[in-house]
Amino acid sequence: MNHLKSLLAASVCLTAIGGSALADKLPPEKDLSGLEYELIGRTDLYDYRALDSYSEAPFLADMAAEGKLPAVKDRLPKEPLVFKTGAMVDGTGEYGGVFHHVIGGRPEGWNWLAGQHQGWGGINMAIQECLVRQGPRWQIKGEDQTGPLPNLAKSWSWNDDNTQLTMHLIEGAHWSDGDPFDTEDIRFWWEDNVEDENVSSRLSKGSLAPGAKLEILDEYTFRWTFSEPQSETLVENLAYIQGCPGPSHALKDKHPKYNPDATYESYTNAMPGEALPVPVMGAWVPVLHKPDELVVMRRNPFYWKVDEKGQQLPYFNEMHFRLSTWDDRTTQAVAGSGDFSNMENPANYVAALKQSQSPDSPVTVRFGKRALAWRLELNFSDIGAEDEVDLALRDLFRNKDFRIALSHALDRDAIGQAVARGPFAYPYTGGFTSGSAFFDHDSTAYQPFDQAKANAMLDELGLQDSDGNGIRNLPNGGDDIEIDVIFNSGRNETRKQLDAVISQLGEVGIRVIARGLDKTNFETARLGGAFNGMINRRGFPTLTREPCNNMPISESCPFFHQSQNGERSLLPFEEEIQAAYRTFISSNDNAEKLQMTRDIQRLITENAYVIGTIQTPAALLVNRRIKNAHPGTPVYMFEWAEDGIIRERLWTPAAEQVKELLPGTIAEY
Ligand code: BQZ
Repeated sequence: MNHLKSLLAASVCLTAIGGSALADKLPPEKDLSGLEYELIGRTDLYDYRALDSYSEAPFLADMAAEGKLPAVKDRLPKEPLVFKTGAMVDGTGEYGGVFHHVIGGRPEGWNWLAGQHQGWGGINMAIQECLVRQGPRWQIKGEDQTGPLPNLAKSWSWNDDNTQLTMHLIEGAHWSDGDPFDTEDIRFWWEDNVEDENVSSRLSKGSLAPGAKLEILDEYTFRWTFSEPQSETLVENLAYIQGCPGPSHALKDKHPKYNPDATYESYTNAMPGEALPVPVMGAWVPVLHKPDELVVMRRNPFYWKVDEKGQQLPYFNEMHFRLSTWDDRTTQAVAGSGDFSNMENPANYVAALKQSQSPDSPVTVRFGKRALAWRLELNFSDIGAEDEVDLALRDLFRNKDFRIALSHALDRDAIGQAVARGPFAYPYTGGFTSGSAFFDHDSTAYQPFDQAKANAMLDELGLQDSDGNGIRNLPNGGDDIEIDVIFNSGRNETRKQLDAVISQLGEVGIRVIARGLDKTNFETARLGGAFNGMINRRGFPTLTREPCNNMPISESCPFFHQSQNGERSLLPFEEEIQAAYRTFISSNDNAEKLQMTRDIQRLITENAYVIGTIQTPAALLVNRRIKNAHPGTPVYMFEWAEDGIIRERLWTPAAEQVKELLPGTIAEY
């Protein structure tokens, strides 16, 4: 109870601090996590080696004995990935049972090479394994933070001048249907998806590094050659969601390059929602999909990771994804019918905390650092501008003083309290969230709430209310300044913020009109860059996690300033951001890299590149019967908790295991 008391007690003093505008720096921040734990070395988590003997889930052993499966030692790679017991908070586990996820997304399809998602909430990550891994880096001590962790690529090396990167895959691994995993899967991923502009792959052409060329050296080795020196940071782009190869043996004959009857649309939909199973490298294989209801996965008999006892992972035989809402994910976790939730909706925080405090509560609730952030994005391009007024607005949006004025007009304390009463919200300025390893207070400019200053700046810009209707007009007696702002109508906490923004900007004579879109239409408008204004939840944990959301790193990035017909004039500070990002990616000097992160933070916040509203912590909810869930796992640092918590190591004692829906079965291809 004392944790909750101290939290709610803190709410009083925070509001006081919020009131007194500090020059141009963020006010002191109240850290809600309060957890202490040891960070470890990068090789304390896992390594790759052959063990004397291996074992497997009992029903797989039976199937192998009946000749329905090769022996476990022949299903595993030459040197499996071995998780070290020392890094497991509850040690090696017991096989069996079900892990229950509840998610708010819906599988678009299973062809992730063509950019399809499988519903988020950990379903993508359960099937997609990527060249390297970022999630578990939260546990690695600072001096060992030299770059991403190995995964399908078990090692890599650079040539002397960092223009060539050679990667080595695990040898002798298989897709879940038994097909060998090798460099043909890498070639197909790169040449026929990433480099094919007709395929909307997650790693867009040219975004890894300008002029990157791939060469296959042998069955398990490949090499990139770059026209300019690069650095270890580039490798972070080869983690989830961008660097995840797909089953070339199942997709090649569906690709227009190899199949004249195929189109790029039919290729994208080559693995439709219900057509299961599909070959995966992940720990579980989707075998059943009841639309809008449930996805059931069964363990992958060819999974290429083991514990130090030689037990093939995962421990859970089955993983369920109930297709519901994100809020229901938290509700079910608190009730104990779901095993996991990234509690991200601040509106749920107080209630969930209260419930989890009762002695027989089935769930633990752990707040992390602030990683969730919302911001207003104004479109710098003319894409989707419908008329002269829109073009005039876009012109205004490219004006720094206009953006700064709007930022000063926002009372972020009030916005925070509108979303959740208590100490959770903190002003957001754009750039790195305060929970990011790259956040630097002194490099973060802040436009505190100051209506008088906002009005003075808008007056200075000549935006007078020339027709006396309370709304400022575009220069020279132009139209009223009315900004239509799109938002994802499925996100209630975003709507609440927009309501607060509408009334606050209204007070300085700027009319904002809310335009709610459903998830799909919102994403289409966002990715297409066809909007005037947009309010959205979008974190910025590291420079290499979906950098396209935040920086002008290629022609189609950021989404709020895309080039039009190859034309785009970046503003001077945008060019500085682009240059700093390129230096960060290509430099091997940690001090220089750190300076680049600070320069980018300063450039984004000083220019109000996006107009931040608030940032909040999220809390990780895990059912008490789940073992090996490290209490320090953040909801979002280098990757979402579904990756950071390392689900293939989670287990439940036999006595507490939940009955499987499809016991004793595996995917049949
Ligand atoms: C976590 C995450 C795991 C995507 C998604 C979802 C998409 C966005 C974002 C989060 C969901 C959950 O986030 O909210 O807690 O489980 O899945 O992938 O918001 O709509 O497009 O970027 O990651």
